[in-house]
Amino acid sequence: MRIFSGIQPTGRKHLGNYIGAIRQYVEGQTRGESIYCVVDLHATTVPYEPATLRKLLYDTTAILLAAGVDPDKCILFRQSDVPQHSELCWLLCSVTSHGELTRMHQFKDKSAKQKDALISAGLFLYPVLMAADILLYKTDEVPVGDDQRQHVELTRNIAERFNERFGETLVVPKHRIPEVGARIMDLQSPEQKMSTSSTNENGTVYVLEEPKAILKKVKSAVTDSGTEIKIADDKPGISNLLEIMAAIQGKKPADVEKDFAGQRYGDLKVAVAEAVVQYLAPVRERYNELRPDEKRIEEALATGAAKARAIAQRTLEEVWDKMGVGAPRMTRT
Ligand code: AQP
Repeated sequence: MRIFSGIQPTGRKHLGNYIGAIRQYVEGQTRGESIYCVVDLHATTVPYEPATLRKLLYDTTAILLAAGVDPDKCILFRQSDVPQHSELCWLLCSVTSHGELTRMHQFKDKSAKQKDALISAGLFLYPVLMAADILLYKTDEVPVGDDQRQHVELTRNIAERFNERFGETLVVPKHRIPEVGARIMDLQSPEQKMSTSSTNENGTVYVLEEPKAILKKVKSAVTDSGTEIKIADDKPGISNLLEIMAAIQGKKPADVEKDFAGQRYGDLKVAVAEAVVQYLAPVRERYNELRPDEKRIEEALATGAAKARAIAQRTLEEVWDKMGVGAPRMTRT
């Protein structure tokens, strides 16, 4: 079984990324052949700072290593080191409709946020590049948070359409979205997901944040009217705190709700704040040990890229042959 997922080099990964995706990457290493990619090409689709992108990529890679992603147990690499991703993206554009891309929630949300900036064609094509990332590795399973559900669905449609049009070639992947913690919400606006691009810093807990800052943020999380600790649509703040606690403790949210029956909102906030601090502390400590050694990070990425290129090239050549592009196979060196 092959597992693939990509993560953006935004550097400051947050609790939602950690619970929704990163910890699934670690777990995936024991279940199948895991391939994880830090997607620097995706990062260029919104305004970004070229001078800091490489540094942020090292930060993100070091977070993955600190969390337990182990280059000896998986293939870990940087997207731009494997040019087959960009080429397959272009080829898959021929089986992707313009209409599908206009319906992607992420494109709608992110383009709406860039009122005065350029809305790049890259942002529009982002889901096709993501499909290429996944399909190049004949992936069976894609561990992601709930916000990526629609992109994985599109990837499936693209693979099916390619196979129908050109003959059975690509594996149609399934998403693996965790039952608990698939959508951690913003602590200040619990009707929105916790997000890197949130405008209010207090709503987002970062993996590398100091314990004092985490305690402050969680303790000042927005709660709801009433006093009962309960999972309910009209209690998004309390429901989110119960979900976070459940994800950390490996329980069902309903069981955490029972644990807190009769207690006050303040008690829940203190308990969740302390649990988050304890949960993230070992990752932060390990990150601090690993991050200074950029040479070692670069070596790990280069080793992963060599392995990834070999797999990716095989798929790309199959795609060329099916699509009738490039030189005939027997003439290739
Ligand atoms: N709030 C979340 N809850 C659970 N999972 C989440 N993910 C993102 N937000 C949540 C999952 O994290 C993985 C990596 O996401 P990414 O590479 O897209 O990282 P990002 O862009 O830095 O994270 P954001 O917060 O999604 O950024 P915005 O929204 O600002 O662009 C993915 O598997 C994702 O599902």
